[in-house]
Amino acid sequence: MSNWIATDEIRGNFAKAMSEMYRHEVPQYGTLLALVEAVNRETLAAAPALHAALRDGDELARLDVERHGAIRVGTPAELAMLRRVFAVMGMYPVGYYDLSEAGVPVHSTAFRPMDDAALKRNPFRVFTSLLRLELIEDAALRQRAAEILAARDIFTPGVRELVASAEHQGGLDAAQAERFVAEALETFRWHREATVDLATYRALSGEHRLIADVVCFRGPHINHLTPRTLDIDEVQRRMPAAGIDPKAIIEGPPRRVCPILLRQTSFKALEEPIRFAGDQQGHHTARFGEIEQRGVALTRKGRALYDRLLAAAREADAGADNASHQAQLSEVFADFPDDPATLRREGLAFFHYRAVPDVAVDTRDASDVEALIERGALAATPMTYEDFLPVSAAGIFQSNLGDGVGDGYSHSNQASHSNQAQFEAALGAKVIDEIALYERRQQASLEQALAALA
Ligand code: OOG
Ligand code: NI
Repeated sequence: MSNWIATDEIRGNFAKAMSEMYRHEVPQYGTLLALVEAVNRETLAAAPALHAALRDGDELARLDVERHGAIRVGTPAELAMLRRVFAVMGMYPVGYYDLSEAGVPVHSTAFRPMDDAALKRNPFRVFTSLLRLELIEDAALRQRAAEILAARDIFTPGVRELVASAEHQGGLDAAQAERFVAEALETFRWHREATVDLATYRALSGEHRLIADVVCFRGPHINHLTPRTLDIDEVQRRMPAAGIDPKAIIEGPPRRVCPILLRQTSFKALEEPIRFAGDQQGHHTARFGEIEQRGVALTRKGRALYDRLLAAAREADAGADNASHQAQLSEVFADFPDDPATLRREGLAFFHYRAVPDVAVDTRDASDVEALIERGALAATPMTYEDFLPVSAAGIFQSNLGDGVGDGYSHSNQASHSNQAQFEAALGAKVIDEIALYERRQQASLEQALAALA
């Protein structure tokens, strides 16, 4: 018997510590949490069916702690070490996102828990991007950036030692786990001092603001922490009265009866004072706020339909205000079925199956899923989307980097650089295919439910 602390518990404690640190660093984050909490409470009170569905899907408890954050790192070694740090918390690299297609010189994954029990406990996720230095065109500047990055260590000696212990022992004991959370947190802290002088900062920023953000500081400060709302339109509507100025457009699919995938909006980062090397004063904009609303995960077929409709809507979009953007989206997405039964029968979305107790089952129906559902012996509830969307993520990045500032990367220039294999080599592992993961979870729940009925 071991005394190791469960990875779920370490992750929960880490997420809580991160949230506390960020609330301290960015007071608007606290305002946002209060707003989301109020809207969630009102939404649940006004919609008993939603309340019951979330309760039955075991999603109610996790809602209050559910957050995702984002960081950006500069080197393969940093990314590979992060993978080991997150593994101690039961978080694994799921999905590959190529943002270069949208003119952002990074590619990314999301570290997150994978199985039902862990997700239920705390689905904390960190969207993690690796800067693609090779996309800096100026060779001297590229070299300078690489040297600056090579000279820093974003991890404390303590966290390195504890990660090694966890890998060697197979876990951490209580005292080690507590120390791990404190040491790991240091990597994500904000620094008011840059490691470079103002001229270097400006040169890198002129290439792309993201490059300056990654290269000029001691660590990959957490740049936002996002709570999950049950009604993003309502939170967006109330933001200005709370003193928060949201970006113009809610990213992702339109509002629907049966929400799909992920809708997101963010508010712009504040300009923060920075002391540069040589005691020069300046500013940097990195940190922002974001909210998300999550819906059902889509199958490959459903995702293909989503991508097609989103592209069609973008083509037709006049780029106006959120109201007309949403109206336009809703019109195009009329082609996407909007009730759980159709989404399931047409194989567009993933579901959790469970046996309903005390319903008599005819043995002839025992493996006929449709018949069992018809009879009420088998229940299917939508499986929540746990991942991110590249087009939305690019919109969030761009809104917070300032439109077009120092953005010299054209789409076509970047598309050819797309390279999951290169990302995986840096990571030191393959990323997990998110769709295959949903498929496995759905299949396991079905097998379990059928076994229970048999
Ligand atoms: C990450 C932006 C993407 C999301 O939720 O899609 C993102 C970043 O700015 O580092 O957070
Ligand atoms: Ni985000």
